[in-house]
Amino acid sequence: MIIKSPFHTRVNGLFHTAISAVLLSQVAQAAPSDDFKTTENIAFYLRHQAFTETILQADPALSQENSGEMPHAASPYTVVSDSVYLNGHTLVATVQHDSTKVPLRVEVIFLKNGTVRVRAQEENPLLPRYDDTQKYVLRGEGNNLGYALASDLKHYRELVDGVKVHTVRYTNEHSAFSVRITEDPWSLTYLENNKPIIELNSKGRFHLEHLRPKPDPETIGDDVSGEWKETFLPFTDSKTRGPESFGMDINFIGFEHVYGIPGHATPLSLKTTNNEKDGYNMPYRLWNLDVFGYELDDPISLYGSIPFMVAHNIDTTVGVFWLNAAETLVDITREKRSNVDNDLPVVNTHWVSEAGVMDVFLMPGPSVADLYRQYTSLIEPTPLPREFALGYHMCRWSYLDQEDVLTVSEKMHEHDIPYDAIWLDIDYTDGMRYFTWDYSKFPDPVAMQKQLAHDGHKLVTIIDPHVKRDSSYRVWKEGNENGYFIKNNTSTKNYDGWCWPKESNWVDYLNPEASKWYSKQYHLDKYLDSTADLFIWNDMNEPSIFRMPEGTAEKNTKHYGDWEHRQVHNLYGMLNHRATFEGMLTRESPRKRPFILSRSYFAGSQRYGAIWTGDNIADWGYMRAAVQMVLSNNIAGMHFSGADVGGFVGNPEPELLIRWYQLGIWHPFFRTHSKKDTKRREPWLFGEPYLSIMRKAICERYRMLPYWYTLFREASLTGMPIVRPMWMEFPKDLDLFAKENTFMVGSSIMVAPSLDSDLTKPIDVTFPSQENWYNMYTHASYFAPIKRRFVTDLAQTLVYVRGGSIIPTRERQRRSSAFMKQDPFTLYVYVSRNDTASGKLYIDDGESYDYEKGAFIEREFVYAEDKLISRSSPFTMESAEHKAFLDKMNNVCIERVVMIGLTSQPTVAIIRENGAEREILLEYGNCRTGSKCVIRDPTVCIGNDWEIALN
Ligand code: NBV
Repeated sequence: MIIKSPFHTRVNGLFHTAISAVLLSQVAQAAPSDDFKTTENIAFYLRHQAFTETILQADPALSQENSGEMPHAASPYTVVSDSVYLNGHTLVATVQHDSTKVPLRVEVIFLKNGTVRVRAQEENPLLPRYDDTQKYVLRGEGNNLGYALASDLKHYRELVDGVKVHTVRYTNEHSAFSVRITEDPWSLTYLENNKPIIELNSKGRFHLEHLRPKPDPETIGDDVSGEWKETFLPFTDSKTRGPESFGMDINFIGFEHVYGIPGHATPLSLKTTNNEKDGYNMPYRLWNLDVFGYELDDPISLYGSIPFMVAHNIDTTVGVFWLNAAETLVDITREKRSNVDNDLPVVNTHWVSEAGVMDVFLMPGPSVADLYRQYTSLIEPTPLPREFALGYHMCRWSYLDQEDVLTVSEKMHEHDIPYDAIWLDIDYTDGMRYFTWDYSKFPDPVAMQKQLAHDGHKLVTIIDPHVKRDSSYRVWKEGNENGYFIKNNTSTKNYDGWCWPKESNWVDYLNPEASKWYSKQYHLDKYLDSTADLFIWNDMNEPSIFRMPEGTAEKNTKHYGDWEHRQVHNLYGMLNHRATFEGMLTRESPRKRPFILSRSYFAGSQRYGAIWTGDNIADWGYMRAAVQMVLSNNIAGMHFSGADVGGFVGNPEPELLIRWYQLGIWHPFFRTHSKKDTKRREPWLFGEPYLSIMRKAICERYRMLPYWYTLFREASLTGMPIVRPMWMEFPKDLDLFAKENTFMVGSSIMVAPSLDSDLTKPIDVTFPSQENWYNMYTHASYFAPIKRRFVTDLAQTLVYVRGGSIIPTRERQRRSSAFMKQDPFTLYVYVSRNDTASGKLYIDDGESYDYEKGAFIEREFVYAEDKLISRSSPFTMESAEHKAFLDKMNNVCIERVVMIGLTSQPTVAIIRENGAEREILLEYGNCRTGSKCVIRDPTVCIGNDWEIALN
């Protein structure tokens, strides 16, 4: 069900903006799928399809060979003889289309870690193509990119079956890499240790539309192919640059499963797009849009997009990053190629982008960890967030006024429910003039923030990117006077559109001055009555524009540098998020870590904060989709993500809300949110037993904060996803490759959420590998590999810890994370089959950047041979800042160690710390299998090396 957006009410074929309360309450109107394009409305995609058809027809013999395999098209693109040469770490070739003869420069750039970057564009384009996406996305700038280039490349020329082939080989400490390029037709095969993994243009679908002079209007005529002009509903997209799209097949050899390319509400293992029966009959689309109440199991575009795809089989995990921010469509088909031994599975993908430069990175893995090192060496990992941001966020559209905010906060205390931040949606502003307050509702915002801060809470306010066109509004006036807004298609005036404040303009973040100016609006002297305890939420930044095609900016509007919106659209949300980040970063000295939630995103957004999955519905299906979507974002490097817990649209029954809380606490970003016309959802409104169950879930999030923060630390160093599909942790277990109803939080915790309205319906849990697993709450153990079936009552959840893990927790219930900073820790040691375990804990002040100078404690815990030790991690920096932090944490100790699954029966723990030794007698609690023993008050301190020996 797509729900008609309140602002997309179509009357007589024209969009009509109506934001009345009445319309806002209409959530289930007729499906507006006709407000959004399907492939029939996307001319460049149709032209690529026609290109493939033509070349397939041109050589029917080729297309019919090997029935069962995807037909090879006879690519008309060949390498110009003698054009290939190796220039340092780059192989350069001229490729041309047999009939157009337009020369294309293809560059293959070899990175030290095995990643291969392939770029293609005209050698002498009529106009420059947009090539700055890399500037915003990749780590480093210009020639100073974050990656190291390969050295000692060897270039061989051979004749294989009459076809000229170029092979470039190089090795690093792990593998031998080679790239094979055939001249006629042009194709590229990427091999790791002589095994082909990824092929480009092996199916002959590569095609690049060269820029060309505009034919006279007579010849353009109706332009059925949409090269110069295309219409959708009442909108005409006239294209001054003409066609400039390109597409290519990227084929994963030996793989059946591909993942990633978020954001779509689709299953984790991506479906085929040529087959409606088990898949879709249209491609996955990447074109950031505001799709209110989006449909499930549908490859249409949503709010954000990350063109990163991962392929996985039992031997290897590889990735492809298609660096392009224009509209992009990805088709997926599967085939079996006849192979000597058996049928070789292949996933064929076909990527088509409307504009820009073809720029694609092939990453060899082979392990998941290797792949994420390679990927994040390009886009950077998620930085350590502000610690409070991992707590519970309470949001609704809207808390009505200052009194409402403070009352809700008080009630949370009264009902003993911790929370970290309370949020204000658009109605707190003076008529949607962002950076202002409606003082009739919020008479003293500073006092309100102070009260919240005193109670350990933060305030998060929404700042949308539309700027109300109002000459008495400072922000608009300055933006207008300085020419900081996006321009119309002739660049003669501001691009005018409508959003919440009616007539609006949009800041052009491509203009560095505009972006800097916008950042400054977040400073305390500009955002009046904001304090350092206020954080930001950027909504509507696809950008969402009422009455425009698909509710976003027209493609031919103009940005700084005379670039069209077409070329940069998918960057817009990220650039808005980035400018907010810069502003928040510089509002205080010394700098503190900002927290900003954004709705729209692209590769690189992970650097600026969190994202959420947009306007979902209070429905069980949407809760299930949240699992898929958050995993898919994590696969693509956008770790800090979550869904509106409870569903944005509609009123969840208490069972659904509870199940969603129980799921949401295991997502990196945890926020409840609901739409304007929904019933209030504060936990106490549901009475018992619901209130207690909701409290229990939220408290569980807080208990686990040390584990979460440590996971974010790990992600900031390694790029590893925080929540992971099962296959990532158990890469050789075929049964897990499509599994999405259970997932891992880090490498130790497996969550099997209850996702069904029928509470009596059993849940099947697969315990993988050869490990033993423990129920986190009952400590019951399961010896894997094993499958078990459970029925849970509403208060129960299925959360398991992998044997061999040590999990740090903080068990004292507080109002918020702010009051937990000096709390002691508990360590849970879940022993493995061979009586060992290990784990980590990372702590710092949770807000500054002093950790960069060593102001943190990072411990490694190891249990083996009846001894638990704590030692400092190799990342520990012996600096003055480190010492100062150690002093600050001097009194923070371990108050309890809980050993689970011990096979021995120790009676005493001998504790050695700072050269002293003492003994503690042990207690036992019986579990169904294995035994649990609790070492109370070992009072070993968190910053020290210590040892606890069990006897
Ligand atoms: O600002 C109002 C809402 C917000 O609550 C929601 O989270 C966003 O996704 N916003 C969309 C605009 C209106 C949606 C109908």
